[in-house]
Amino acid sequence: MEQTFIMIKPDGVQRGLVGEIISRFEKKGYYLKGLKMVSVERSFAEKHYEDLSAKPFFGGLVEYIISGPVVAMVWEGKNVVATGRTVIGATNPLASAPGTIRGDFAIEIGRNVIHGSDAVESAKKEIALWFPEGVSDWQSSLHPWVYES
Ligand code: IDP
Ligand code: MG
Repeated sequence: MEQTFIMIKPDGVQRGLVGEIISRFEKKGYYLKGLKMVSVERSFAEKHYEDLSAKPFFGGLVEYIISGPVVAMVWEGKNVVATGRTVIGATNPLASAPGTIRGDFAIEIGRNVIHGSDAVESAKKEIALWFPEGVSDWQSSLHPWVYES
């Protein structure tokens, strides 16, 4: 099954949104396969966002991500990469629909609370970067109550 990398950014941690965010993914039916709180080095944040290194906001983005601990997670389930992005909402919180995480909890693009991988390939890359030790391979006994098969 598909896996995605989700990170609660430093503002989400500081604002006490960790439980709420985990709860939304859990209640949807996705399985939590990896979880840790980390304060990343500047070079690690730059690596995570390397595709955006030419953007004018890159410096500010890196400062934001290293400004405090983040909660790094791997979630698993059917279509979790794309659906996870839907749960998170649009990049600019003023354009994120109500009911999404950013739509409900954020105002500014540079304080948008959460990261989610944008494609299956980038999810694989990000999971390998953030969880080189690997993730848990437990199976939920509720599976037949969430999936038809
Ligand atoms: P995403 O997080 O929705 O995938 P990306 O375009 O990959 O959005 O940008 C990564 C992060 O960079 C965003 O979540 C946001 O925190 C920040 N960012 C994106 N665009 C801007 C901008 O125009 N100004 C400031 N920060 C931005
Ligand atoms: Mg992105």
